[in-house]
Amino acid sequence: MKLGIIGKPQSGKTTIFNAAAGREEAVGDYSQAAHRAVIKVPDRRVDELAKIAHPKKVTYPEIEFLDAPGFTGKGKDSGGAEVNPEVRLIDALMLVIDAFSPDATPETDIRNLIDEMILSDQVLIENNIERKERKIQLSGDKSEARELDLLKQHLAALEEETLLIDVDLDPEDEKLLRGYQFLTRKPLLIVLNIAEDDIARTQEIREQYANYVQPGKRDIAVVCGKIEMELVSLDEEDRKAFMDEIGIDKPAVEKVIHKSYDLLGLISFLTLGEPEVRAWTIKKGTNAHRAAGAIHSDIERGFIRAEVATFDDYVVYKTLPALKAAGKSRLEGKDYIVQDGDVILFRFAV
Ligand SMILES: Nc1nc2c(ncn2[C@@H]2O[C@H](COP(=O)(O)OP(=O)(O)O)[C@@H](O)[C@H]2O)c(=O)[nH]1
Ligand SMILES: [Mg+2]
Repeated sequence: MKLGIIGKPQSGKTTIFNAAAGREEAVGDYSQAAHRAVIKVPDRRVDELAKIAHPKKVTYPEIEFLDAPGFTGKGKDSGGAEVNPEVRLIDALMLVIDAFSPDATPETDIRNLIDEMILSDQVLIENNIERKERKIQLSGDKSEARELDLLKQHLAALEEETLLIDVDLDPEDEKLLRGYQFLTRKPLLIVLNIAEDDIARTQEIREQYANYVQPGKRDIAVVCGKIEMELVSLDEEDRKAFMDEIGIDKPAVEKVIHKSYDLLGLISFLTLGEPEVRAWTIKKGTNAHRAAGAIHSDIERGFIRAEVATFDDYVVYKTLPALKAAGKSRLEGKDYIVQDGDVILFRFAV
């Protein structure tokens, strides 16, 4: 799963990328270079289970971040220039907004970036409508008429400034259009990059922008990228002291990572044993059979049952026999829908 960081130049994209990835790419240089990193999603449940199992290895969930320059921030005046094709292939977008510089205009910038995404989808659709109409005319083949119809509906929606993620589609139609990878159909995390002096006002600022929040579609995070980037460069002790000083209890970038994970529609289930305690990433709604496949195809193929306990019960009872004795573990079959935080032992035979 991939998340793309976009925004106008100098909004702090690379700064936030560095904070999330623990990297030291140059900032403030108007560079158009893209950066990539696989980022660990901090998960306190993994840490807690590791205290119980003392494993040799601890593995966190991961998502891939792409720092993707290329948006202009000029809104409708951007001309709908084709974006970096890699951005189209991404699963969710993080829109970084300058709310730190003295002459920042965050509301306008959000509007402009969204307009730019709309325009880019519009151009893509217009080109395809033209191409499809010509094709249907030439061949008389009507099989693509439905797709053409949908493209026209989508174009009309965009012209009214409706984001495509807000257009309801039945699954068949969704499949027809999936290949287009419309930008405005992707979940969007708006990250307000605030000034150091505004950290105490984080909550207040978040509320100011609450109108953008739409569960599963859009979310807001407020961070000071500059401080966050400094935080990751410190060792644990200094970091703790620095956080105390500025009055925060954990890096805000953790929240950004968690919100990205949520917006991507991802959850984790956990496994533990002596070799490894691990969180596995699956799509919300995945059944136990498919979840087993996330670990190994053999486990999926030879699936017998899943022994499941909630994380909260696991930390109380600490072992499967104790959980069983207390009636806190369940035997589930292939169709069980795995829940976030389930601790699972798969029984399988190959
Ligand atoms: N004061 C302040 N400056 C920041 C913050 N985030 C980024 N900057 C500065 O803004 C400039 C542009 O940052 P950069 O990450 O390179 O932006 P990009 O072009 O979007 O990748 C750099 O000089 C950063 O130091 C912040 O939270 N506070
Ligand atoms: Mg940059």
